[in-house]
Amino acid sequence: LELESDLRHALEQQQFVLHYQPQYLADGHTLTGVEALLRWQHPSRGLVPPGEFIPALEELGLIVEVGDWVIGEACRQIGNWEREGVVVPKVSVNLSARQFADGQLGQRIAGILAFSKIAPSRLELELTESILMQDVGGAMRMLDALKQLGPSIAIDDFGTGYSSLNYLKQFPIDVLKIDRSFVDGLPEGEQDGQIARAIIAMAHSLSLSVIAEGVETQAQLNFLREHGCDEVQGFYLGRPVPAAKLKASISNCK
Ligand code: G
Ligand code: G
Ligand code: MN
Ligand code: NA
Repeated sequence: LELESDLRHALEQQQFVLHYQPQYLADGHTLTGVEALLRWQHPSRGLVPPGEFIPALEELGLIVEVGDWVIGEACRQIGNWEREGVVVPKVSVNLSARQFADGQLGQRIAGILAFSKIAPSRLELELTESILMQDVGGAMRMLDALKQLGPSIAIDDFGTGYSSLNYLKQFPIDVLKIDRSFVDGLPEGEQDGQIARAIIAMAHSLSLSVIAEGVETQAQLNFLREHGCDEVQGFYLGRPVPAAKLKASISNCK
């Protein structure tokens, strides 16, 4: 398969890049961090979005190696911004099921953090509910080990999976990310509004912070702010951009 051999070469040929999407307090002004999103700069196909190659990376088992690169690059970039005087408090990276299932993940993240010399609390790890619920005992041990290293833990796409509240309470997590499918219908959609409010209330009752993703309009931002959502992320506030463009993006924020 052409895709497979292309992907096998992509890492060594340095064709992967990270784009960064800003995250703000619900005031829409105070930058709290960025989410790192993987892209593939293919020599002939151009910029390939992750949906078209991450599943293949997973199947080929290459996601572990590429995932290490993502975490290392994100940490390196935090250091770069610091030297350039761009204040980016933290960077979140997405972890796939295969990475999380790899018993060496903790050791590898510890090594990456030590090498990059950033404060470990400036790294956030995003996992979906389904990854955590596949093997609750194993997930609990892995999360405990990862938390000990210093990064914060966010549950991505929250509300689309099937978390048990009992486990949510026990997992050492810090942040719930309201899935953008619930933000879509705001502010008019009654169901989406109720779901968003329920997630915000639940997060706060568990002492978790809550961020809404997929915010595309001022009206959505207003709704989320008025209902106590802590942070926001979405095209309205800033699209994912290459590192070099982040400074311009955050100075144009709403
Ligand atoms: O950037 P975009 O919205 O197209 O991302 C599509 C999907 O790819 C999202 O579910 C996102 O979480 C995932 N994704 C983006 N970057 C990474 C990455 O570095 N690692 C993993 N495992 N998934 C990623
Ligand atoms: O699954 P995850 O939440 O990691 O997916 C992140 C993806 O969502 C990224 O690929 C990013 O491009 C996309 N995204 C970010 N903000 C918005 C938005 O406001 N609207 C839409 N439709 N997609 C968004
Ligand atoms: Mn994510
Ligand atoms: Na998401």
